[in-house]
Amino acid sequence: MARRWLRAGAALGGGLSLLWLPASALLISHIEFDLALPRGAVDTLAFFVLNNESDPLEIQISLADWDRDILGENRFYPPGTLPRSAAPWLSVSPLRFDLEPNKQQEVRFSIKVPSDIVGTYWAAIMVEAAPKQPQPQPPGTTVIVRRRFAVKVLETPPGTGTKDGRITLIDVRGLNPPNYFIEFENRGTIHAPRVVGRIELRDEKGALIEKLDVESFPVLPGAKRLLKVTSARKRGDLLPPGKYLVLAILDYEGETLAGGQFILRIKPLQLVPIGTAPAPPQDLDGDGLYEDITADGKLTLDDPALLGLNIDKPAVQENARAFDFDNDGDADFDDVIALKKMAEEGRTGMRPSGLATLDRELPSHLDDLELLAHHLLELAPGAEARHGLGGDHDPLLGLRVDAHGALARAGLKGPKARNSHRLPVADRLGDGAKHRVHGLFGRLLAQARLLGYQLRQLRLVHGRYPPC
Ligand SMILES: [Ca+2]
Ligand SMILES: [Ca+2]
Ligand SMILES: [Ca+2]
Repeated sequence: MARRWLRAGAALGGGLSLLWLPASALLISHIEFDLALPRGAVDTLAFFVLNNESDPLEIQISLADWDRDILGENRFYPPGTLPRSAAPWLSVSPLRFDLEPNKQQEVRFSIKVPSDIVGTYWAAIMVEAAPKQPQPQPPGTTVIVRRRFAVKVLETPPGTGTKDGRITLIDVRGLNPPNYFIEFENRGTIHAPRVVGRIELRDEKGALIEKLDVESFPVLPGAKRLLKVTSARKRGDLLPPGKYLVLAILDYEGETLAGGQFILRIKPLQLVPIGTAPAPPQDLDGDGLYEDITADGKLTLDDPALLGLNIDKPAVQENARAFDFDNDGDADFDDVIALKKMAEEGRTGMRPSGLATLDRELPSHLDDLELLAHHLLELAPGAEARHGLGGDHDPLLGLRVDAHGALARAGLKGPKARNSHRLPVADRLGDGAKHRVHGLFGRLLAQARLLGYQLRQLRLVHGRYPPC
């Protein structure tokens, strides 16, 4: 019997804090049922729970709703609370049982698919295990280790629902090496279990600098996912100041591909003395990070102190990449702390991390150029031939057309360019609270609301072009 036993915790990601001893495990035969039953169908399915521990376990089974937050972590809710909950259609048996070591128990569930649903509905069967006898603990403490695992059930009646996906944000935060941030939204009614794709960085002439694969990730209907993909470039291998195009293409197994592009500008540094320093800060080891704030030729605790005093000053903020020691795209007190740590550890560039100032301003003529570029792109497939022309007139135009050519060479038809997609600011305002994002991602999203105009959406369709 070719049943696959999967370690249950592995399917959960970081959604739950799981406490278990490394040497012991509860094993579950299926962690996900991705069903395609016809509307109105009734079916019964089963999975097995195996006690791989040395003590008896008490197992409780329950239903829950779940989704994923914007970082892909699982969240669980009472059953029947999400709009697309399948929990009301599920019944599970048994709901409680004891499991001796090395014994297994079949858990059966029936699903009754309503006759009028469209698209994917989902729920989870929660398997919760606790020691049958609480473990002896030191006096005064009682610790009951409970472990909860989710068996996900998704149901999509064949022939119903729509697949639609968009890239709703592209950004670069940190440049040494570059960190690319891509946000994808599933705007369809069918879940996208395997979204894959790639990110390209191209220079002003359209030449490919870097291509990165985006590893497969799932997105539920109506959900967004924010990805961070870090460049393979080595620290200290800096991108020279200039204009760059970041192109992201995601395949969500729909009729179209989701595409987006982002123009990255890296301004030259214009370093001036910081605070009381007699000279501009120095990069002691040539990695693009200017750790010697006091310009005395060495890294000491005076350097983070002076940086901290002047962190908000133009001398720092207008050259943020020189002081972005934590490579998150800004110069702030986190960088002061990082520099202090470097000084304490007596190192200059163990984490070389020069970060270009991201120039957020678009030249006023850019919109016109983009419209022209879109027009050119719609002249597929001969648009590549215009590359020379476009490149002669404006690098951005060249980039766009070259990107088109690259797509064609990659066997992708397109791009069927849409008009500039301006993210409505009001539309996005609730996201931070809704997704409870923190730290870098939260700041990124906050900024993205102001930067949405920089993202241009491309609608790309699968297809084949003759080789270029
Ligand atoms: Ca340095
Ligand atoms: Ca110094
Ligand atoms: Ca920083």
